Amino acid sequence: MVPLAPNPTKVMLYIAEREQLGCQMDIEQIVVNTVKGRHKEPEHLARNPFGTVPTLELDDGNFLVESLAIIEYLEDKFSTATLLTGSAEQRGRARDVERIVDLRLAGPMGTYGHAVNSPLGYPKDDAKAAQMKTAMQAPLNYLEELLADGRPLLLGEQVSVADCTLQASLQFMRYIEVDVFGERPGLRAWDERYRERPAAKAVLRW
Ligand SMILES: N[C@@H](CCC(=O)N[C@@H](CS)C(=O)NCC(=O)O)C(=O)O
Repeated sequence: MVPLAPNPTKVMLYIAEREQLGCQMDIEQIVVNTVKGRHKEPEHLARNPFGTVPTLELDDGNFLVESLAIIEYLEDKFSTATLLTGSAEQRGRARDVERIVDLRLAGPMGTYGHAVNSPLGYPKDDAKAAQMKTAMQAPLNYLEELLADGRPLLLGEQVSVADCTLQASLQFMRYIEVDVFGERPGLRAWDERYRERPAAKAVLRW
């Protein structure tokens, strides 16, 4: 795990949300400092050959190296107070929105952040920033539309993995002081509301 990196933060928020609902998973968290390059050292590569975070060690000694697979595993492994609930349609929607956030928004947002103000010192890239800004508009509009009916969270009343995925990326943008919401009051209100949640207060540092 790493405090700022979006994919580990998504899993940490997910675990904190489950704990708030009363599911104690007792998962030991170990920091692998990506700024110091620890994720590319033999100790971490033995866990995850791709040298990425997060990584979860299973009881059988194997490792999961994809954040969503980790979350889905924890949904299966600890079956009380899960986040993926409701009818097949509701679960399908929850999965759909999470994928939209992760694939259509979080990816371009991370690239945009590094193009305008990289905390890793990457050079500014105006052309890439413009391209990523354009790419972010459709998913941002989609989320603003979702929230237009006054729902408190992305899927309604109950917190979802999509909330965790979105907030994890936004923490990175706050850290580098880049605003992506523009004129979207629904998303801005969702952001403030989500950050008041106990799970958010326990995990987010920026
Ligand atoms: N698809 C993977 C992506 C993992 C990933 O790229 N994590 C980033 C941190 S958010 C990382 O480890 N970056 C370092 C690198 O790729 O060298 C997931 O969802 O877990």
